[in-house]
Amino acid sequence: MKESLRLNQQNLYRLPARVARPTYDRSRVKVGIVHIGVGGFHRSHQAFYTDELMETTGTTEWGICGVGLRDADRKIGDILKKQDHLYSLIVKHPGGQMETRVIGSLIDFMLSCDDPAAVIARMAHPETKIVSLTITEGGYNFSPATGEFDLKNPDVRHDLANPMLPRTIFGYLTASLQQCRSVGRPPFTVQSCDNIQHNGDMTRRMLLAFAAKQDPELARWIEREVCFPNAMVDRITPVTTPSDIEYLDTECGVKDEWPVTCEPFIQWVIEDHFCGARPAWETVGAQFVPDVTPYEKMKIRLLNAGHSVLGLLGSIHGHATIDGCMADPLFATYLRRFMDFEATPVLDAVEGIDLDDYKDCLIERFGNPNIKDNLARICLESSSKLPKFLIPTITENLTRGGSIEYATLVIAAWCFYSDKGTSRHGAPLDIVDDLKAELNKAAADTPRDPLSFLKLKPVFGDLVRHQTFTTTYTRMVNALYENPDIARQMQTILFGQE
Ligand code: CS2
Repeated sequence: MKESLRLNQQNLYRLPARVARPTYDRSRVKVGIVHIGVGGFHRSHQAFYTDELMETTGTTEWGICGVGLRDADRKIGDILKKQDHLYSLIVKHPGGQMETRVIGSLIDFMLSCDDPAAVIARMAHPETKIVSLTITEGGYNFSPATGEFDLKNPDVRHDLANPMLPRTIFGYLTASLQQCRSVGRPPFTVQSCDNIQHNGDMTRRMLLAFAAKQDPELARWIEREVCFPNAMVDRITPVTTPSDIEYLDTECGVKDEWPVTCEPFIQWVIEDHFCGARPAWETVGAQFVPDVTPYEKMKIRLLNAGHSVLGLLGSIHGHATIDGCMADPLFATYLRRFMDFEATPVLDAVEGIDLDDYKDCLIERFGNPNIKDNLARICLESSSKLPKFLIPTITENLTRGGSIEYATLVIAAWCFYSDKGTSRHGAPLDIVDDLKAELNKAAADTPRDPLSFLKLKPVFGDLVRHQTFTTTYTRMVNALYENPDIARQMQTILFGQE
């Protein structure tokens, strides 16, 4: 095989034929979207749809300028710059086939801490029609304890005091919308792509709370003028590994320092509620609907919650990946029963979707043996995921007198996981969570007070006051501390005996 080529614009048309690449003229593409949070998911999903759109329709209005808000984003910024913002997307099929395609829709990248004013100006630029976000579930600065925007966050306080040197997304949005308003320019649409129910409404509510503190008149203008479409986003995108980089180099002849891998499945359901022009993403498979509520609820309560069920139980058991869990009949059965008995009864009907088919499809996707989706990724930031993915299913079942056993064991497992930081065999687990210290401290008190973990109000709200829940939880957490063999408890729930 010939020497492999560095990925950049100059080498694009010299890459081996098996690698698909953009055929549109990237030099004509203008920035129409500024995207905050250029992680793997953005690159496998929105940037992929947008690349496909440019490829099939020839539009040049919707290039993406990525923005990193954290210094930790410097690495991706540097790599993208070297590669003229090109990167490879490797789609891994369950049968083993791999399709590689270079994505060209990202055309610029800015690191906000290097030049905040430039980022604000880019967002407020007349060509920017959309500012989209993947800032993670925790990035919205919402406090489950109060149900409100957390004004005590030190970065938020910094931004309120320094409007032109912001650190948070709220500071950037406010400063750039203020710029639009001051020159009489219409605002851009703010489009969330995170796994939160009503992600657009949530963004709007949080931004208005921030803006009202800074400039009440601007807040009223935002309330009147800015659109925040809700959306459901979906594509499983595991963390890139050195072997993915190696595969591209040795099998495809491409040297790419940070490719992205993903499953073949992709879905994007969006409310058609934009302030100005928007890309015709429907021509490349996205769905525009008047109300996204049932879709997002279905996805978050089945897929994301299903991931957390496997992630926490599987970590304690000693599994490493989602497909590893699915190859274990106990875990696969447990997951399906959780979906059927606890998640489904509190879902609404979704027009045009048969929930049984949807769940069958999820089981297949989770089982894809080529997507080695690490449980560490799934358990990352559980403190901001579980309140959105799993706890609402428990509280709604408590209200209707439904089953809570499957989900409650996950909370008990999370307590054990946060306290011990190991699997049942004592193998260390890589726990990454903004609340790691608080979770660990609360969980460590369990032997003295079985409910101590649940007293973490920012995570559990008032759940600790619900007696039906605390009785079930106490039984499970005590049993787990006595014998960390999580499989035994799963069997007891499934089959009613040990
Ligand atoms: C996962 C999601 O982070 C998680 O816990 O459930 O990243 C999931 O893979 C995506 O939402 C799939 O669309």
